[in-house]
Amino acid sequence: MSYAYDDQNIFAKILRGEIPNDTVLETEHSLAFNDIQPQAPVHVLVIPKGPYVCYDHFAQEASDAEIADYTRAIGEVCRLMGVEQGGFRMISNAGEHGVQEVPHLHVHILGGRPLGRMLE
Ligand code: IU
Repeated sequence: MSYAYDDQNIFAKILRGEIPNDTVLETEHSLAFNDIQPQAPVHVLVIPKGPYVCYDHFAQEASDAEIADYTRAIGEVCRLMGVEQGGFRMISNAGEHGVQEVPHLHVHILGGRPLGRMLE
């Protein structure tokens, strides 16, 4: 499947500097910032800078350099936020069934408290 990227989405505006964000980490190809409605003491969103709708789109079209940078940025955010010891959850919602609100790939990193079971 091919994906159409809407460059008016809120994360595209953040990446263009049109809307402020609370940055945790910026790398060559990735940006991490605190979620505006945190669901846990640590709730960071990590996004690639490139125009990818979801993980499948990213995996199909991103360069190896972008994929390596993004993967490493997610790990680095966990260490920066101090959740790598206690544990954390990574979630990336995609599409209608995944209840994706913002159509730019993002991984949620949640931690800082016991998160409970997500899947039964
Ligand atoms: P979702 O995975 O697309 O459902 O989550 C989108 C997240 O983006 C959600 O947790 C929002 O609180 C968050 N968010 C944000 O951090 N800043 C914004 O300006 C907007 C949404 I709009």
